[in-house]
Amino acid sequence: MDIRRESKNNPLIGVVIGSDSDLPIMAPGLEILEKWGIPFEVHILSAHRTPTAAADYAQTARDRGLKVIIAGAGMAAHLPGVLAAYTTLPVVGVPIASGELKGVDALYAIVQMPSGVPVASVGINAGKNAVILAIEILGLTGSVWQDKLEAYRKDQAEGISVKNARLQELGYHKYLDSAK
Ligand code: RP5
Repeated sequence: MDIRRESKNNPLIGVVIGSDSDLPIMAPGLEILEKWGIPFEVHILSAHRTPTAAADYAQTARDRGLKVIIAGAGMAAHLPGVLAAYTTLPVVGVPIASGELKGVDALYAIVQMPSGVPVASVGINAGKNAVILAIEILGLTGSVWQDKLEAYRKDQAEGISVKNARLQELGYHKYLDSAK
């Protein structure tokens, strides 16, 4: 597959997963990108099963206009690090809880990069945070993204205020009962 020909919408954010089994974890973040109209692409590329394609993806990413790469992988999660080795674009890793070690293996594999080749890591299964961080990076170059992030934060804060008002009104027993 020639990734250059596969890119249809001039994506700014490239999302890469090591396996299709990682896709459900990344979906909430992808939904934000869709909702906010941020052009993105998603590929399954494995550091171990398709190493040449993964390297090619990262090597051509900047020329294809990508600004940030998000890479989700589980177990011996070398994908974010391998992509980072082949590009100077920022890479955000998402450790995925897919194996017996429940993502701790992937977290360590992603954050413990050698000096000189960094990968930013979000928490285990935190695909949504990876997307928000990627948009914050995009926000460095375009205020439209910052406006969306500020609106998102405001909505989030309002949601908490509504919950707190309800908690004060009901007390914690009734609040818990009402959530059942
Ligand atoms: C990793 O191995 C993938 O990122 C995935 O999280 C995990 C399991 O992959 P599958 O065996 O489900 O394809 O490389």
